[in-house]
Amino acid sequence: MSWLGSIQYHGRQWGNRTLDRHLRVGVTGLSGAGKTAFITSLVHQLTQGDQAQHLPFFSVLQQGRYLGGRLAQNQPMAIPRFPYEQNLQYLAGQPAQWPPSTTGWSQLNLTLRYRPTGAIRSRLQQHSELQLEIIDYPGEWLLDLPMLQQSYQQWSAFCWQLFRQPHRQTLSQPFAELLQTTDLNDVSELQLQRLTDGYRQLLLSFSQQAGCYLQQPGRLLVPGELAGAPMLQLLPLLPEQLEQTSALASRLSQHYQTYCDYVIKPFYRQHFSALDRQVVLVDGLAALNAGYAAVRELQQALGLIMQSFRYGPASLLHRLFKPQISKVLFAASKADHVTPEQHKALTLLLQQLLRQPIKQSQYASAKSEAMALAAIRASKSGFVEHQGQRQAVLSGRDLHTATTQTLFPGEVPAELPTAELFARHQFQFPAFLPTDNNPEQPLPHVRMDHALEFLLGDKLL
Ligand SMILES: Nc1nc2c(ncn2[C@@H]2O[C@H](COP(=O)(O)OP(=O)(O)O)[C@@H](O)[C@H]2O)c(=O)[nH]1
Ligand SMILES: [Mg+2]
Repeated sequence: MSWLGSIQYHGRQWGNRTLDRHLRVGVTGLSGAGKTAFITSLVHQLTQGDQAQHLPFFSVLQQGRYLGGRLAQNQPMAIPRFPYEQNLQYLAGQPAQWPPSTTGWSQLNLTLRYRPTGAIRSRLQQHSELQLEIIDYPGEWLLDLPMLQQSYQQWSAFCWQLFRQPHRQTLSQPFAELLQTTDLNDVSELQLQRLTDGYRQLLLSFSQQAGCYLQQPGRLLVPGELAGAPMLQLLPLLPEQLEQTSALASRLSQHYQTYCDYVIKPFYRQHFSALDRQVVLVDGLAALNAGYAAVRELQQALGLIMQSFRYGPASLLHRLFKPQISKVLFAASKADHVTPEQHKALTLLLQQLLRQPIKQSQYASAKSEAMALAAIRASKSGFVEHQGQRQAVLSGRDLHTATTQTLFPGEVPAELPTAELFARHQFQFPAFLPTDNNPEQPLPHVRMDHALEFLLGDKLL
């Protein structure tokens, strides 16, 4: 039954609500982690008609109290709109494609209608509404938070410590040489731009060739609306170049301060502190494919990202911005790239990447959970007989060749593999094209109902 149909069926009128609630849910993760797919699926699940069989753990549906959801009339005018309809077109295409990646911030508002559980409340009113605001923003921006506690000098020293690690060293050599031959008294526009371009190139090569995730400043790679802004002319000079004062060092130090005051702080003050709940998506399988250094980098980057959610009363974050996030969902995305019996190991690996069992975490202020999910399932799982043994397999269309493959993608290590293991073993988890979808049917998924229950269940009582 369509959403409109279900509303008419229940004989409700849009205008007679008495209780309005709001919830702002942020969805983040590093580029490629699966934010676009997650939000597209979440919106589709919430706005399709009768979904009870499709979302067994979403209690409001199971209890027959969910009356439907639709895109809200009041989409924000000044913030890019999350391109939901275009994304669905890609997924419904022949052949189906993944939506293109987007950069920056976007938002989509939904109105969810449900029948409340409380006897008194449900006698007083026929239905309630939840105004759900979903915000997509790059995880790269959260990597900037520690910069607020550093001076330009300290930040530069931190960067070069990182760049001298074995997996980055060779790539950073040309940029180090560029800096060594730079006139520290030249602060011309050409010079600043040349150095910034060099630094940006360096960050790109780190992420493309060395599996690096820990990149600052976040806006240099994902500038959003700030592309071309002078304060993004920001790069770490070599520590020895900062031992004495120079025109270039003081200009860069100014840009650093401006970046902290006009980019990082407003982001936390205006956007982050308005969030009620947060989803953090992590593509652990891609890191395993990329190797040991990538896994360590991902762990380090997540450590920085988690500082944004660990805000005891004494923390800088709390003092400056008073965040109010009450629930954080850490999700290992693209779980359909492995066979179902590996999902437990994938969740354990995620917890290791986050360096703690999530349940007993230090998030005094926020409840958190870790799970493995696929926003849009692109494979089918099954079994084959192999040498007399039952072997779990997946079949799906390979992302690169578009041919249908049936394979066992391998085991997910439940613990972070050591360097020795990586030396002996190459992980090769596959990537799939989406299956052909009928847009009238709910999108196939893995555990989106658990995610919905954790994020929204208690707000739909
Ligand atoms: N199989 C599968 N692939 C996914 C899923 N979510 C994302 N992907 C893949 O990951 C790519 C990046 O996802 P996207 O949502 O654009 O990431 P974003 O950069 O965080 O928004 C997609 O193009 C897909 O190839 C999923 O649930 N299942
Ligand atoms: Mg995206």
